Amino acid sequence: MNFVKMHGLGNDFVIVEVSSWEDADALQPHAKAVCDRNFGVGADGLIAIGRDLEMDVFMRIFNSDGSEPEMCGNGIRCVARYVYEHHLVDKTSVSVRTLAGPIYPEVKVMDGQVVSITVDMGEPILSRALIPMLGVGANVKVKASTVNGEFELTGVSMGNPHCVIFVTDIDKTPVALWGPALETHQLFPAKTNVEFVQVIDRDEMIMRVWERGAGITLACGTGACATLVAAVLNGHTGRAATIHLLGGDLFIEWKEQDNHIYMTGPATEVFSGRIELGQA
Ligand code: ZDP
Repeated sequence: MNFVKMHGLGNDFVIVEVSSWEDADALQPHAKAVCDRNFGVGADGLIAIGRDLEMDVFMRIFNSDGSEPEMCGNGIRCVARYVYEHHLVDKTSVSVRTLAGPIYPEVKVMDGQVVSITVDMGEPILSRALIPMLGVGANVKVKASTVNGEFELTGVSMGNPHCVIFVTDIDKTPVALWGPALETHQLFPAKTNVEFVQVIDRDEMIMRVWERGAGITLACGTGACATLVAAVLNGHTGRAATIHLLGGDLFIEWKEQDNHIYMTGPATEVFSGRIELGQA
């Protein structure tokens, strides 16, 4: 299997072209081995792409534990750059079919070079049933008790589930301890991605993530989008902010006119290679 290794702010992916959405099924059992950093290529996720019948291209992603999330913010910037530079499309505005519905990235090119990708991530989902987050009422701000104490969290779906927790000192936050307890908390029947966030001012935040099915990663695009939504709902920031992640910065905007979230950030191709499936 030929692949290209890409990353968005250090959130890294093995990208593979397949001939149809359904054909990606055959890759899922290999995701864990391919993503293994010692015995495989090494990545946070395996992404299958190809030309789609209705949209320009489709994208399916498998986490490093083999599970299939609905969406992937950093991954979709990589996919947009890939299909543009590898000529699967001949335009900079791309429509991508995902498990979370159609998503529309726009590749920004200056002097023939890709400089960034802005993605229309659609509307955030703030209905508890759809996140999905259990419990009564419509409020997405809830208290959750865990073995590590009680947390005030804000649930948001960007196609995939997120829970955002504001902290006063991000460097003292034990992400690897608190993350897994919240990922598998009974409030979240489909599990959840977990974001810990320190607000710097009205347009700047620092975020650390514990990803569902992948653990600590250097960045999470959908998580950064969910973070901005939670920050606005809690009155911490305005509707646009720069979010500092371990792997770099994302700029997120929640536009008033269409209620859509726009995410801007880089995507980088690192190398290409070939791996025999079943050998990893
Ligand atoms: O929802 C999940 O299970 C996530 N682990 C999917 C990956 C999200 C990603 N980090 C992102 O940038 O949105 C790729």
